[in-house]
Amino acid sequence: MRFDVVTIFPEMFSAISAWGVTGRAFDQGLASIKTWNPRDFTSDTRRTVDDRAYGGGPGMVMMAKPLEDTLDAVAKDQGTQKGPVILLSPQGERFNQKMASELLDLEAVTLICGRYEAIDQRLVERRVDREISLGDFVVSGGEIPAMAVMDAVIRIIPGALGDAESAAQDSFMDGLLDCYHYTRPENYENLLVPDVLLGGHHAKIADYRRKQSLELTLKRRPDLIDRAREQGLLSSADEAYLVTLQNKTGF
Ligand code: 9D3
Repeated sequence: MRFDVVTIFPEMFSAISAWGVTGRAFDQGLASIKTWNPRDFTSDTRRTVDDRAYGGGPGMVMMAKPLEDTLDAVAKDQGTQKGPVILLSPQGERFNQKMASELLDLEAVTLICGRYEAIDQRLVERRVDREISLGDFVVSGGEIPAMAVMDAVIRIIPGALGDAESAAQDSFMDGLLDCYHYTRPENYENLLVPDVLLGGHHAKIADYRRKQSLELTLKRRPDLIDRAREQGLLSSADEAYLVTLQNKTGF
């Protein structure tokens, strides 16, 4: 799949193209990225992409015209490989794993990264299909959110993860928080690895981990328990364990 990223800071995207799972996916041709700098689509000597807000107020607004000219160039370069234009924005719909898997089905995605206070709303109305937010916190621009979205999509492209990593992915997909993990040594500063994990009894280990996941999820993210239940992801053994937790701890 193809990502076209509109950004005044294209160099930031080496963070995703040069390293780890995403870097390998680009090297293998499973995904490609092209950055487009709106400054390259200006005609004044200062390469201006922002201006003061009508109505006043602090902060600058990204001008519609350089962005629209950039998007025209992207569309031309994409040819028949078309896809939605997505703006990373604090006002967007909250990103989640389901959205990542929906984006996976697309041939091409254009991501616009805002800087300054905002983007001229007329550009949004004319050219943006969808707005995505990472959550209720403020970062300095859309680049890091865009990279988070790309990473979430790229790592679920078939073949992007190695076998060991894929298996790990599956256990998150059952809608609960992951269980705790331990590696050598068995005794670290007098803290021991739970006995059951050392025994090699695979069914007991699976049962222990499942119970831990349920307990942690109930404690930290009860909303995920409700959702897993609605999606039919909880067995009667899971439900029984949740009842014992409720009685034990008064959740
Ligand atoms: C005072 C109004 N601010 C909006 C909350 C202004 C503002 C702050 C930061 C406007 C843009 C930004 C830059 N942030 C993003 O572009 C962004 C973002 C974010 O800040 N949080 C979570 N998700 C995202 S997606 C894009």
